[in-house]
Amino acid sequence: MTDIPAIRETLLATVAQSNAPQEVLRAPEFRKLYAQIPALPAEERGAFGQAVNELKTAIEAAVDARQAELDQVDVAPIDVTAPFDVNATRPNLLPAENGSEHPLTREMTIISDIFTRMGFVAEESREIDDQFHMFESLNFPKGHPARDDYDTFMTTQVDQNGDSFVAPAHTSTMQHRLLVQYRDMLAQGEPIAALVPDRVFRNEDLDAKHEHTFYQVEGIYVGKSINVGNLVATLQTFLEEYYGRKLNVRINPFYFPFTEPSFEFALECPFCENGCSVCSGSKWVELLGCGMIHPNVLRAANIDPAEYTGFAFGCGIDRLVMMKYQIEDIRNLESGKLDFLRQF
Ligand code: FA5
Repeated sequence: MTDIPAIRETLLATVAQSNAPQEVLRAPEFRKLYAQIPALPAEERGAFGQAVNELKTAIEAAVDARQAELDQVDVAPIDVTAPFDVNATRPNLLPAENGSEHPLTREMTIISDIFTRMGFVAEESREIDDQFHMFESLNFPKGHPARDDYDTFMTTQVDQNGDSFVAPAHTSTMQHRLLVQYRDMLAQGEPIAALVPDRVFRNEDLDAKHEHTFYQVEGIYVGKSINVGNLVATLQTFLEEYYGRKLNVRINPFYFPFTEPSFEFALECPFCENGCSVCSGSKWVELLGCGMIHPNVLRAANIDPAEYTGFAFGCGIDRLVMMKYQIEDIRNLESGKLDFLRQF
């Protein structure tokens, strides 16, 4: 005959020490006891079955009591997002040599510093914007074909006009906000000089110099009698300061709805003499778009284009960095390849 009191003692002791007491209810002892019942002589079955049920009830009560005890234990909260164990007395920080600033972040600081020394204030952009700032405020009316040049990612959610929100395809989406924000400077006789370095997105065919997610730096300068000469001198000064040498720059006429006239600046390709995949055989790498701010863009911000003129530019930061460090493929920058990043 099985010794039920002995089993009871063993199971109660196990429950008392267990951190998962429910598991004791699935102990093999119960299975074995229930398996014995059909094999017993008929006159013993009732009493034995009752003893097993009483055992089960006692263990269940002990399990509930132990679980209640465990639930009361005061466990310090754990912040799973923290880079170290918050319960440890001294945080176990990762060794500093395991990480470093990303080259794009570092170069953005250098670029902002140069423009700050030239009198520009730096502002942040946003990663979701509306179609007014992406298009209408920049003189792209609804249905304008040039909207297709800025094919980007859109939300299924729409605003009060029924338009999707957009992941900005260029930092120019900030032009209208900057003009409105700093418009009062003009009345005080000061120019508007503002800069936006930030991330932008495009639905692009990827290659050595095209990414879907990249960085641009936008600049605007508005004041009295500002002309193309000021634009070219500002960009030439910036580029020569950034690269620390005289440069061969090509300036071509171009078209943007929000500037008139518009231009493109290209740098001589540092990778080849006769054309390569980076410059698509042209020996020049396009770095930035720019121009004199269109009167409609000034008007949309309540600035009188008869009184004030200004220039704007939007420069690809990844391209600037590629040219500086002779990086042959833009996709390396966002690849997360440590072998590549450790070179910087
Ligand atoms: C623009 O984005 C205009 N907003 C620039 C501008 C601003 C013009 C203000 C006038 C006034 P564009 O599409 O050409 O223009 O892009 C500007 C620069 O961003 C390019 O010269 C290039 O350096 C960079 N760029 C464009 N597309 C990509 C891409 N897919 N990957 C990496 N860099 C890119």
